[in-house]
Amino acid sequence: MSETTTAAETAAPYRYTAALAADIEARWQDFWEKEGTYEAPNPGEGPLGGEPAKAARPKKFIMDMFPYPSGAGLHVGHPLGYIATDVYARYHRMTGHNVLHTLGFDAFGLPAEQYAVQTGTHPRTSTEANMVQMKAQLRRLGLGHDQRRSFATIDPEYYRWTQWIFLQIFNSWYDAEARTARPIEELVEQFASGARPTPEGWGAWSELSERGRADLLGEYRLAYASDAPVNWSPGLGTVLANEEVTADGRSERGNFPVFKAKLRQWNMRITAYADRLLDDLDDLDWPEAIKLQQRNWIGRSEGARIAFPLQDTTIDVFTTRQDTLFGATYMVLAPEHPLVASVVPDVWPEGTHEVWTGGYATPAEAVAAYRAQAEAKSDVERQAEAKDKTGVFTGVYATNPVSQERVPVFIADYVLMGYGTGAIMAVPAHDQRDFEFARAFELPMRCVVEPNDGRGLDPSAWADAFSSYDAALVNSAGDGISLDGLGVAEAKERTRRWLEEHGLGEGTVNYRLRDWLFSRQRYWGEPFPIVYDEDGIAHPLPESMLPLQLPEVEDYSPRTFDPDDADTSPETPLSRNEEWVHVTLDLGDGKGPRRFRRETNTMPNWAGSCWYELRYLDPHNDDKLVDPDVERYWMGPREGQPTGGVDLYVGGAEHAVLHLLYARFWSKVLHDLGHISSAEPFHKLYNQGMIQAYVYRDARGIAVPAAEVEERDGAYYYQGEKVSRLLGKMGKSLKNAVTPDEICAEYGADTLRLYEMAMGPLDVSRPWDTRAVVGQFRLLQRLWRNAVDETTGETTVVDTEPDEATLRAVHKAIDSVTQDMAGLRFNTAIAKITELNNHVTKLGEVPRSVAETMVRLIAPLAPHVAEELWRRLGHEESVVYQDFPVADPAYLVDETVTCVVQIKGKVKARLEVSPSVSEADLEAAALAEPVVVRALGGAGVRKVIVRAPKLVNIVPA
Ligand code: ANZ
Repeated sequence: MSETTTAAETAAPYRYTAALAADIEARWQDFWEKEGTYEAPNPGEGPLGGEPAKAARPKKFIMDMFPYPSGAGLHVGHPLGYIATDVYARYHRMTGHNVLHTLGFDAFGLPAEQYAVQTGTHPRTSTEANMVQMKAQLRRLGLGHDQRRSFATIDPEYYRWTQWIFLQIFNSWYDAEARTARPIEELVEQFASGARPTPEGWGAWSELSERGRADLLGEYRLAYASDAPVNWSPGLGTVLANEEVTADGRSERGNFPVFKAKLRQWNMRITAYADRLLDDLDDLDWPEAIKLQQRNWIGRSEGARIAFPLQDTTIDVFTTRQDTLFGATYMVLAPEHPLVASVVPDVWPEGTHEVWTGGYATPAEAVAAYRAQAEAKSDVERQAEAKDKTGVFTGVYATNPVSQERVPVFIADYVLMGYGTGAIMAVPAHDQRDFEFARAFELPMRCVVEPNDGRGLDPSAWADAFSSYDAALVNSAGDGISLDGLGVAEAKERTRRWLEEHGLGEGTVNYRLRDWLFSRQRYWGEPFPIVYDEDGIAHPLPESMLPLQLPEVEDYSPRTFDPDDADTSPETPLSRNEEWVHVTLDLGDGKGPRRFRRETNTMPNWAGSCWYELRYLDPHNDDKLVDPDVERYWMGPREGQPTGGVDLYVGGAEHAVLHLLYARFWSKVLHDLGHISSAEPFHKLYNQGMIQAYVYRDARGIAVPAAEVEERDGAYYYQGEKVSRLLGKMGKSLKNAVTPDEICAEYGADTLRLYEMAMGPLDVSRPWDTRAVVGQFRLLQRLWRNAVDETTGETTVVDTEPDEATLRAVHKAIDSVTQDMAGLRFNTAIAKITELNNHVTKLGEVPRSVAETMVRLIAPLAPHVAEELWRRLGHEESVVYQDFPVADPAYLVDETVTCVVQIKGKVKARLEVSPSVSEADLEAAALAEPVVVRALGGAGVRKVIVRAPKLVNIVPA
């Protein structure tokens, strides 16, 4: 604090200075905590129940994406969303709502584990210390959180329920016909009674061994272990979900290479919910961009499966363009396709084109060499558009089922095993990748969709494939079917029916979405509540054994390997604690105590954030995840929110698919199983922008401390050297982080809150400018001075009625601020309050009613100073639950102007109208005026000239 401030303080001890702000803020924060001001009651009994008057209010559940307790602490960018939800929550408390607003911590995860590996500190110790620090920083901002509802995902009382949910998912299957999850016992009953036959190849249920039954059920469970190829990152030492792998095939975290490896891992059958995850997006109030990302990620394609006969089997393909079947002149299998091995002949067929063989002596050699080459590439590399098409002939021909032509079968890496059926019919005339491949391998092309761009019907003369949906079919007539002349959509439909009638295929839907890989080879995550018996059969732990606590280990690190060595496999930290891993347990299944081995993977750090909104509702419930009545009250479906959910969820757009898709999936399973009434977790989603900061770099490109840079004549200098300036992220590594603590110390939390909210529209990124913060500080100083004597601290308001102009200004401000608050437009709300404050400042004496209105208007934004002023204005109660001011419509009508109504240029009447009256309204009003009606005497009107708002001239017929 500077000395001048201190001098000023002595002269005017009640001036709104940083010291006074600090005093006010600390006092009110203590008061709120002591009084439990932000505690929101649940309806009914229970630890959080009660306060019937409050619980009878309409509810609002306002939530932030909870933070990871990082050791770096907060910079001013972090709380942007927290302040915004806090303002919104406070506004709703003042409009008669019971508001649930709290904040927990997403505390499992990699950084704590890596820190533990480096320092030997237990991840819990460092995480808890970080939480203490962050809580103090957040408290300083005056956020109105219900502290009783806060928790961390690492609390055993919390992860007990994460494990419990895992068991619910494990113990259920998806009934596609009924579009719902059901308990697995129902499926067991259906198999046992014969009501549902076991799938082909499994044999009767009664004849299956215990192992066989377990394996069969594993095909249905919503959480299941499988040996499917997974993303293995040797450099990280763990496997990853598809969502955690970047577009160029590396780990999102750490940027290590990712390989496909066959490892037995847990998966979540999210694909069962693909359609519902798509459909229910329509009911959500989310940014369109996020919905689109989810739709693309789920990637629904409608098309057909078609069987191409090959020897005594068939090659099944997935196509979205079955209409082009007559144009399928060759086929491609993914190199890994299981059929390849069994069909490859010993020798090349007579007359095989040389380019097809790749120069190999036998098909087997060619296939083996090509497979090895493809394996070393990521899916993304394989699909790169610009890439030269490579592949090799398998030596066999299949039959095009509609044209009966022989079509050669290739393997090529542009076809992926993990999509569709891993095999395609190639239509080179109409698919660009097939076109390029056909060019390279001199394969025939047939045009079956007539180009409408004048290029003609001979593909060999084309520069690229013709792919339009808006054209008609040609060259597509065969045995009992002709598509010629049909449009693409009709031809697709006709072909689908033909295929189904002939048993050669069927209409189908394919998804890009894959099941969610759910195992991680990590220490700092939730242990799986699963044990394996001596036959390797997985058993769920009974609920009574939850939580299954994380055991102590000596070494927290997963084993990592040479990042490029694909021939490695993971080793889990939990497997090192032998005593924990090998246990004798009585699972209560009537078999008595037995030896088991525990699952040693842990859950991914997404698990804890998949359902935390539910636990906020009922955080201390030991019997249930959440009491059903409590859940229905806060999150149940209601008008305009058919799927229920949190009323407002604010966070960064980077979680578009990962967290938000996973959380939606868990909600749907819990909903289907009857545990919750809401089918969606978050009804309204809002993405806040980022606070950016200038990054200053020296001549070598190294960031220099932003706080020490000086500006001279539009250039920037650090220690005398010229530096460049660019807008970037805020953070320690770029040496431009500003902490909320600094700003609070210099101006107070209310100023910081106002500044962050005033910087621009909430959803837009904006540059931080410490020098501009003082502007909001001055607003508070003026607001304060309008109500308080700076020498005595007494209030200076007068008990007179405001004048007309002031009343208009006040009510207009109330009206706009109300709309801005409801619409999350806090920047414009602050602008309106500032404008009103300027008006009030000019009055000299401030009427009490005006001061009280202003205090309540600003209370959601600057709660501390509002409380203090409210108290000084003589109120005993906190301002938090005072009514938000309501605009009187009488003062919202603009002053009127006089409009002259003429007939043929002669003044007949004068109307008092609003300055913003529309021409149509003005014309109607003029023609309805009795004097005018009389003057016209029933004669029609030829023309009306309107110059709103001042003149209407009527020319009679
Ligand atoms: C014939 C065809 C003709 C195709 C045509 C397209 C255009 P989306 O829309 O993304 O679902 N395909 C199918 N499985 C594949 C795989 N495993 N690897 C690579 N490509 C695969 O894409 C579906 C289309 O992608 C399918 O339709 C198939 O090519 C190809 F004029 O079949 B199409």
